[in-house]
Amino acid sequence: MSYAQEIYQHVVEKNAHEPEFCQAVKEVLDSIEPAIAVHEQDYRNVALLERMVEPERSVTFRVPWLDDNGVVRVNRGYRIQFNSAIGPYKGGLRFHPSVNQSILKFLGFEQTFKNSLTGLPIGGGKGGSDFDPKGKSDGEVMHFCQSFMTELYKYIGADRDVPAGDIGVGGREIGYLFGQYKRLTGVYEGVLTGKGLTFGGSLGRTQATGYGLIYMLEEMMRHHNQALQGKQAIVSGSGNVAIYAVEKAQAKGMKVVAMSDSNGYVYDPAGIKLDIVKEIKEVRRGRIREYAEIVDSAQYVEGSSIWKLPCEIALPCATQNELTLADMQALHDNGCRVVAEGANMPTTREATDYALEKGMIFMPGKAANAGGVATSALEMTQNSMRLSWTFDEVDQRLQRIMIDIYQKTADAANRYGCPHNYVLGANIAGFEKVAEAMVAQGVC
Ligand code: NDP
Ligand code: 2IT
Repeated sequence: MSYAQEIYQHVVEKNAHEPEFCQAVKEVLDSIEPAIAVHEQDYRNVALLERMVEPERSVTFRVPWLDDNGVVRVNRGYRIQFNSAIGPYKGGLRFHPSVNQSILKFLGFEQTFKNSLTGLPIGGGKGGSDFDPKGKSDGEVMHFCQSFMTELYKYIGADRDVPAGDIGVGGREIGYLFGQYKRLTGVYEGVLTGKGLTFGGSLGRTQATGYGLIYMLEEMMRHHNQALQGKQAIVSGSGNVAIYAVEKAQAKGMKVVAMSDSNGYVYDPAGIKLDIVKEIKEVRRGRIREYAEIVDSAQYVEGSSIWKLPCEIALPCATQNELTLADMQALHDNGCRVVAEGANMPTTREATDYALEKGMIFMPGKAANAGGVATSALEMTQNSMRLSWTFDEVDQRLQRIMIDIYQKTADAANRYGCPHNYVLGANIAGFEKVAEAMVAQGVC
């Protein structure tokens, strides 16, 4: 059995109750096998893979808070500090009822390789809580965030671990978390990214993941001699990543005909009117169903798969395992030939394998959605320098970073004789830098 397969067996034995984590490890280990073969003995000597699949540290804590009726509520908080070989832990916080250790470990593991791909000095981490911000008042969200930070502040810092947003955590939550960190430590530092623009946030961070996804898509399509202009797309989700992916896609002349949330999707053959989605989602925190109540050309479909709709390009931007084998088959049957992941691991393994077998162009999340964390790293840079760049300065850097990630991914795929297998390319390119740093730093 190869070294990678041995380690996968070991991960499954030790973490059988963590399916998402095992899934993410399998995908990475399967695709880096050829890169490991080259240095197998050196890596075995320092137990490189054994260390890479074990978080450096994970903390779990109680988060008690008072709701608006004066009732004490208790949630569970987590921070997984996965790998600090190339920089301080960096990665988002997710607040969603589905959050558990398996999901955060998969996200922290993926984040390590994603952050490596950005070329910036950031390690991998992830955290969050099973708290559900939906339907909570601003006061309740603030009380929760303050209690969450009252534990978390012990483990983070601008040069130690720098959390940010993810599902259910946006500007509002980051603001409350930052305020509480400052109050507890007395230190004003860039301990979180995605901050408001009046207290150290970076212009362009809100847009970065979605814009970055489209910059990546454009670069990738250019290498396949195709343009974005006129292409019909479907974007799942209607949160931060989805909204700014649609904004940039439309600016590039694409036509986006559907978006979704966890209840259903809206199909608008006339093209999604993004100002209406923004009003519903960013201002009113409402449901995507409301779009079809406002826009005559649109219809709302509850509970069914958005991927059954015809399109040329599919951009899953909601959550893990949202695009299954049946969905990928439907996409392919309907003429879709390009998938780029805005979310983390939105495509199941079977669906990914099917897409690659059919020769679809497939860019995995750790490359395609890295623009968010890359711009977080730019926010950290600006905080350290105590200055702020203009929107254009940040956006130019983001574009260069996405093009560079494409190049590294494509180069690694070519080097290992699998041109256009961007899953393999991104995993190997991300892995190589982390591996080199870990070997150089000795057994730690
Ligand atoms: P948001 O909370 O802003 O939006 C999430 C969207 O996905 C919402 O439309 C939500 O619908 C939907 N969604 C969430 N969970 C589920 C579920 N279990 N089933 C179906 N739909 C669901 O999060 P983001 O846009 O920030 O994140 C989306 C994805 O992108 C995640 O995978 C995240 O890890 C990834 N990502 C985010 C980055 C960022 O900078 N924010 C960077 C890189 C990746 P509803 O409102 O109904 O819950
Ligand atoms: O998955 C991700 O890359 C994020 N949620 C963004 C993390 C960050 O630190 O900006």
